[in-house]
Amino acid sequence: MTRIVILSGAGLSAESGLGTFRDVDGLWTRYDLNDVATPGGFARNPALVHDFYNARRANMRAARHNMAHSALARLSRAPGVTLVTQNIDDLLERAGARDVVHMHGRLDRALCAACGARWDAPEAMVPGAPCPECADPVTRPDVVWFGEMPYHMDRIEDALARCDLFASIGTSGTVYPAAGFVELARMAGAHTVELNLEASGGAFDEVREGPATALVPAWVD
Ligand code: BV8
Repeated sequence: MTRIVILSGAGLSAESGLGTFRDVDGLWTRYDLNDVATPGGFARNPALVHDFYNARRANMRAARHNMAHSALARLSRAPGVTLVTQNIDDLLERAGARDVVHMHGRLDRALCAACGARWDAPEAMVPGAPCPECADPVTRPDVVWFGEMPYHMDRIEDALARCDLFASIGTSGTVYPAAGFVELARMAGAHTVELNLEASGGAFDEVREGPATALVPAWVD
């Protein structure tokens, strides 16, 4: 059985209308990530952070999955495939993917900073809304901010150590530890391929340039 690890980033959902971070009109050109994607930013101004994620949650709910999500959903059903995403949207799930590994969390989930309880996020989260489990008022989106440990790292590193093929789809390879996954795959002897609008400059054996909705279905099928 061929063991495949796939890592996706914002480029996978770009053609569904969800913004990327570092492209020309990306999110980080309009918001300072220190204000909206760090624990310090949340402590300073929880209302701003909730507004930022509430707007992205509304965009996500209005978006539709695209042909690249559907192709990865089909692939996710094959044995030996680990589908890792940095994305916090649910478009892979809506395309029918199973067991998606959301290493940076999920926009449609909420987290209690006090007791660790998780639940489905409401349309709009507001500062001070009590945790349904412990009633603590510090409730936040269940996403991984800068300086926080990404989720599922043991499972991801185990899959990378044993994979034969690693594909990176629609990510700039800027953020760690995800940006280091290609090296871990290479050390495991895997063939590494990048599918991206433009090559990120990462050390891949193979690079295919173009939009995800053209590249991914062709590569999967
Ligand atoms: C950690 C939140 C350690 C959720 C995100 C100082 C202090 C602390 C840490 C650090 C530090 N300096 C460096 C670090 C490490 C830091 C880091 O890497 N910083 C970078 C900026 C240098 N990493 C961390 O902090 C991580 N945690 O290190 O913890 C630790 C250890 C022990 C104990 C505790 C802690 C946490 C990283 C996660 C941060 N959260 N987001 C959210 O709001 O979404 S990161 C953010 O960037 C998103 O999650 C996003 O997924 C991720 C990566 O971005 P991309 O997906 O690649 O998107 P980007 O816009 O960059 O690129 C778009 C790509 O799409 C391009 O390549 C483009 O060509 C392509 N594209 C566009 N259109 C298309 C397309 N491709 C195909 N088709 C198209 N149509």
